[in-house]
Amino acid sequence: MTVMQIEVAVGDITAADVDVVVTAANRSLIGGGGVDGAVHRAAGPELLQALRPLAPCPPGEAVITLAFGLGPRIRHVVHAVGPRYGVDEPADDLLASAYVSCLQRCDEVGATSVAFPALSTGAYGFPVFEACRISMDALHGAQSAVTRCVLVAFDERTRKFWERALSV
Ligand code: AR6
Repeated sequence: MTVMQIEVAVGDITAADVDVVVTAANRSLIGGGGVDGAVHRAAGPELLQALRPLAPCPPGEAVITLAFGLGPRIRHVVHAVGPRYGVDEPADDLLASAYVSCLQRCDEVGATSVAFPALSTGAYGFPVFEACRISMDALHGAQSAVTRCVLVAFDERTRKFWERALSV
């Protein structure tokens, strides 16, 4: 079985040195703010065109497209829909499922490295500490050919919670 290395980084996910970048999308896949805004700006308008036939995507699932302007190092973007906290239930299971779905999409294209943002912890309001623990457990328990996962925190608080979850 492949061993998956998990590391924590701080910064802008669009600069990650990986095959696949994950973005935090909404079920309509129409782009938005936060990390999705940054990914769409970097990838260019072709990304929205590519998403149109793939919508809608329910919470807990993910779709994959080419990376367009984010390339050539980054080859694909995975658009994951996390739960809206207090709305989509069961929130913990849907969040875990969103992370696992991302790895499945990576496996489908033979990718071995992927960068994740902290799904659902911005506009969707999921408590950061819980989200970091759930995502770490989900990735540790997943079966995938991905060998390197980079968890990209956008702030120090998220980095600390992910580091803590990684060391348990
Ligand atoms: N790189 C890495 N992480 C980032 C970046 C970046 N460039 N920018 C923000 N973050 P959010 P959600 C962090 O709100 O809660 C969108 O409008 C951010 O600090 O992007 O899943 C979508 O279209 C936070 O820790 O995603 C949906 O409608 C994390 O990314 C909705 O928001 C996630 O925050 C999804 O909400």
